[in-house]
Amino acid sequence: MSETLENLYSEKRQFPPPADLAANANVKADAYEEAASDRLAFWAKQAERLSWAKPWDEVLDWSNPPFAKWFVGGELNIAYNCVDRHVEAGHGDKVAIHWEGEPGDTRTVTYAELLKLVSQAANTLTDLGVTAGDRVMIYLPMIPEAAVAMLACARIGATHSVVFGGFSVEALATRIDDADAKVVITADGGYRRGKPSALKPTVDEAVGRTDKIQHVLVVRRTGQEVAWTEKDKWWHETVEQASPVHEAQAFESEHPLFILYTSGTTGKPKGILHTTGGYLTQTSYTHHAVFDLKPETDVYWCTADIGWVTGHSYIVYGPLSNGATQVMYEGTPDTPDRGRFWQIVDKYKVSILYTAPTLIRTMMKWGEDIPAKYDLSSLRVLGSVGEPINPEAWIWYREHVGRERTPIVDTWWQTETGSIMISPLPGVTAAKPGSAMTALPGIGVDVIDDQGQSVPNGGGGFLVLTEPWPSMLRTIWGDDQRFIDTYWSRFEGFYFAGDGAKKDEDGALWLLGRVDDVMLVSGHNISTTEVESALVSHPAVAEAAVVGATDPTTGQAIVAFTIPRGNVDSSGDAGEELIKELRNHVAKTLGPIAKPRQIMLVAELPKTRSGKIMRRLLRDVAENRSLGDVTTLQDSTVMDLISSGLKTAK
Ligand code: 6R9
Repeated sequence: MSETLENLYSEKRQFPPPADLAANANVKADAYEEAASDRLAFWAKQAERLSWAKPWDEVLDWSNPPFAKWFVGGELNIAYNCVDRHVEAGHGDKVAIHWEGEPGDTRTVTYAELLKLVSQAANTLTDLGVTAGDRVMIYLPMIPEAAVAMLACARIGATHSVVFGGFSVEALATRIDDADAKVVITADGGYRRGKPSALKPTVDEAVGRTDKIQHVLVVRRTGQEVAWTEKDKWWHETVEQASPVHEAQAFESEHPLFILYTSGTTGKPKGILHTTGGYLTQTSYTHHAVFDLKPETDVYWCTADIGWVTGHSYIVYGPLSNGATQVMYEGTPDTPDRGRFWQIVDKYKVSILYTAPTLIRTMMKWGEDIPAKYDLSSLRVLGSVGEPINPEAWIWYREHVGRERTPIVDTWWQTETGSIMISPLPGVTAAKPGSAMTALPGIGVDVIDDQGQSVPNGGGGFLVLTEPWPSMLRTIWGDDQRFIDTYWSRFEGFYFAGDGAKKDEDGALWLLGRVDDVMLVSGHNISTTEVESALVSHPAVAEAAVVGATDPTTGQAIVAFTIPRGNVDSSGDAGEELIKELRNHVAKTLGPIAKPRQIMLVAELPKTRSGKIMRRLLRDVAENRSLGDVTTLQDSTVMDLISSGLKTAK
C-alpha cells in the first residue's frame, strides 16, 4: 500500500445510546478524560477491580521496549479472581455457566461447582506432574470442561495453549512441539451439525508424532468408542475423584498465562504469549465497560469458540472475573434448525449477545422471518467482533435482533492485543453503522501514512497502537526477534496491527481489513471491505468477499464472490441480470473505479474456524491457481463447491 487508502464509502446514519442505558451505564464519558489526564493511574485503578495477593510497585515498566511489564512486583492468582472470590463473597449459588449441548442436553454450573471442578482439575494436573511454568495443550469441544481446564492451568501457574477442536493432526502436532507441552486435555468428541465428531483420534496421532506428551486427560462427552494408550486417563476417573480442596497460590504479574497460536498467512504459526496481571486487568475492565455488564441481572452470551482469543477473553477470563452469568453453547447455529440461536436467547433471557459478522450475514441470508418468531426482548446490548461489520449487516442486526432498541458495539482487537481496543461504549457513544468508532479509555490508537505521519480526518492508512497496553502480547513464544520484526519494525515506536483504517470527517475509525488484502486498481488503493459493504448494501446480497486479481491493464482488478439472500432467484438469466445490476450498484455507490471486473454468485465462502473470510484462497481461484494452505479452513468442501459452481460474467 503506498500513500493512503482511498476513502470511498460514507455513512451518515448514527444511533445515540438509549437514555436509560446511558443514565445507568457502568462507564460514562468522563472515563476518557480521566484516562487522558493520567493513563497509568487510570489502569492502576482498573487493576484494583481485581484481588491482588501482593500489590505492585510499578504500574508499567517500559524501559526495554517493546518488552512491557505491567504491575511489576504484584502477585495474584487468576483462578482465585475468576472463581473463589465470588464464592467467598456469598455468590456460590449463582449460575456461572448455563451450558447448552447441541443435542439439547443442558448443565448448570454455579460458581461453587466451578470452584470444586477447577480445584479438582488443579489437583489432578499436579498429580500428573504439572508444575508452574509447564505447558498444557487443550483440545476440547465447547463444554464446561474447556473453561475448567483453562482455569485449572491458571490456578497452578501452568501455561495453557488451546487449539480449536477440529484442527488437523498436523496443526496440533506442530503446536505441541512448538510449545513443548507435557499434557493434552481432550475429549472423545463433541457434537457438531447433529452428530458426534471425534477428537481423540487426532490427538492420538499428534501425540504419536512427538515424544513430548506424557499424559492425555480425556473427557467423556459423546460416548463414542476410543482407542486407549498408556498415556490416557479418563477425566471422570481422575478429576472427578480428586480432592475438591485446593489452595490457590499467587503468581507474579508477568507469569505466563497462555500461548495462543495465530496461523498467519506464511511461515510457521506464531505463539502469542499473554501474561497474568495486565491481561486480566484489561479483559475484566473492557468486559465491564464495553458490555455494561451488571452481574446481578444480566445473562451474557458470547457465541465464540474457546479456541479463539474471543473465547479466552470474553467467555473465560473477562466474564468470570466479573462474576457474570453466561450461556455457553456447544454446537452450530443451524442444528436442529436455523432458529437455534434465537431459541437460546429466548430460553435463557440473554441480555448481552456477542457474536461475529459472519454469523449476522448468515442470518441475513436465512431471512428475518426466523428471528421474528422468537421473543428477543431480553436483549439490551449487542456486540460484534472478528471482521469489519458491513453497515447493512449492522442495521440488520439492530433491526431484526435488537428490535431497534439496543446499542451495537463493534469491537476491534486481535489475539495479540488480548482485549478490546477500539469500540463504542454502549452508554456513551452515538455509534455509526460499520465503524468501531474510537479507542477505549486508556488506549492509544492512530492511523498513519507510509511515512509514519498521522493522517488527517478524512484520510486512510495503517492502523497503529501508540502506547503499550496492559493486555498486550509479551512476545512470540520462543522468538523475540520475530515479535520485534512482525509488530515493531515497520514504524518506529508504534505497534503495527496489519489492518488498514480510515478516519472519517468526525475522526471516527473505520477498519478496512488486512493491509495484505488492499487492492491496487489503476493506481488507487481500494479496500476489500468497502467494496464488500457496497455489495451487501444491495437488498439481494447477504454476503460478499472481494479480492484483487492480477489484471494486464489495471494492475489488479476487483473480483467479487457474492452470496445472494435466501429469497433471491439467481439461476440462469436472473443470475446474469443480478450480476449486471450489482456491478452497476457498486459503481454508483463508490464510484466507477470500484466497479468489479467480475462477480461470481456462490453458495458459500471459505472461512476460518473463527469465521474470517479466507480471501487468499479466493485470490487463488480468481487467478486460476491451485489452492494454497487450506488447513485452517472450517469446511474443506467449500472450495470444491465454489470452483464447481462458478457463475461468471465479464
Ligand atoms: C478478536 C480477533 C484479528 C483481526 C484484526 C482485524 C480483524 C477483528 C474486528 C476486525 C474490523 C472489527 N478484526 N475485529 N476488523 N472490525 N471489529 O478477531 O482476533 O482472530 O487475532 O483477528 O481480525 O483484521 O487484525 P484475531
